[in-house]
Amino acid sequence: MQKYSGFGLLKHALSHHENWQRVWRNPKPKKHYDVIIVGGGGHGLATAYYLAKVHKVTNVAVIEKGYLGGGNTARNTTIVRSNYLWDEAAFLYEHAMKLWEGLAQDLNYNLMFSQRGVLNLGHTLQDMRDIERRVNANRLNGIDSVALDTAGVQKIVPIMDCTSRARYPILGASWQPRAGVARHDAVAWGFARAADALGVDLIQQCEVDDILMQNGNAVGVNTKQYGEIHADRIGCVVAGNSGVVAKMAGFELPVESHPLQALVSEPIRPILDTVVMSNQVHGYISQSDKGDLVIGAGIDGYNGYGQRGSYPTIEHTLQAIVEMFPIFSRVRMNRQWGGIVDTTPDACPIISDTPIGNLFFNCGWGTGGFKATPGSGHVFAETLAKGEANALAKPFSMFRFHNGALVDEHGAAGVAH
Ligand code: FAD
Ligand code: PYC
Repeated sequence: MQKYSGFGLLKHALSHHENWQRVWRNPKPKKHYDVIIVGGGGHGLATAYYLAKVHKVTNVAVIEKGYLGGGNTARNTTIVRSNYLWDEAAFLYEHAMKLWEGLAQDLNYNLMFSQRGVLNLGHTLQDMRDIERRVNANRLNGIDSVALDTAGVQKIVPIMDCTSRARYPILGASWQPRAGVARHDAVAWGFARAADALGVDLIQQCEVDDILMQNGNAVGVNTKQYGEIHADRIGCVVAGNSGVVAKMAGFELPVESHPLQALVSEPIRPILDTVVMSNQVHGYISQSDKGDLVIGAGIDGYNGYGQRGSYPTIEHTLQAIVEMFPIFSRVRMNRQWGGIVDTTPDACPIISDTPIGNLFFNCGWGTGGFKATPGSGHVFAETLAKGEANALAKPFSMFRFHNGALVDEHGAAGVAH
């Protein structure tokens, strides 16, 4: 884990600030681009970067209604792992994991990527059967994954209550040592700075309010601030707003938008050096380099676009955390917020062409897209450059909901849906 203190911390903060200023040039949009990406979150920015870097397509604009990375990218609990059950998902997330492992060097930006391992706890016999099945599937796919019993979990997290007195006793866990956390907004800034340096226009404070169509093809977007901007291809990467943007083009996506909440405690001394997730009791926790306990919840059950959640969900999450970690019962909470996530019926993303020519969507990452950011951008860039789905993206076509070829990852999502 990288640590900063004193002058090092100041230098680190300033370097982030300078980098931020560098991408804040906010160019006026051109009349025409090869590719427009709607949405300047991590996935949209990663897509722009790989389009320019790998495919040499640099006449690209990222159009963001707010500020870069201000959506779910900067609101998540930063857990990165690739221990998914089915081959299709495992290949996609492991592709992302491999990119993470070289990303700070690639972008020349400190992403504070820390491979401190992730535990997905099991509290029932059925949890443990599911864990063993997933761990075996992971290992067959070359993904590091281990099934632990209670003693194995206690060894990794001595401060957790692993006794049989607990209301939901911990029977074991899956353990992915290469998994971990990263600094979320740095990921957006790193991709933004690198894309900007390759000539991509990053246009902020600019909301797309319509998709321009000609003969069944998308030919551009209308924006509130600059009017019409034309493009050969349009990639929409707008997470919780995907349904709204699809409606502009006249079709419906099988996505629902839900609030998902998180919170951080006051900073405390280093005490937890791994990530713990429990789907059964609905909570996950890690400790940031600053010392905050970073805690997340399951989704709120109702639909909404409000970027805030309800009190009962967060109360339920804190009960779960205190249940597992009685030692944290007196820690004060500092900040709480919500994002707006786009869930699909099979808890897997949509990376796809659409019923409209030249219009593509990358969405449906729901509660779990941060970990996919580089992989998602990498495969979507190829999809946009070639006009057809990259091999890893193919199973995630939106048309799977017509032909029934779903890739159900509810079990591995690790977060209550
Ligand atoms: P976003 O970052 O939301 O970017 C979409 C952008 O599109 C936004 O900036 C938005 O302003 C813009 N936009 C929308 N509509 C328009 C428009 N009409 N015109 C222009 N711009 C528009 N995932 C994990 O893997 N691990 C985790 O630990 C994790 N924890 C989470 C915790 C919380 C509380 C939340 C909310 C999410 C969590 N996720 C996690 C999920 C993850 O954050 C998302 O899947 C991921 O960040 C999505 O990235 P994105 O770039 O697609 O979306
Ligand atoms: O997908 O690992 C995940 C996750 C953790 C917290 C929210 N999503």
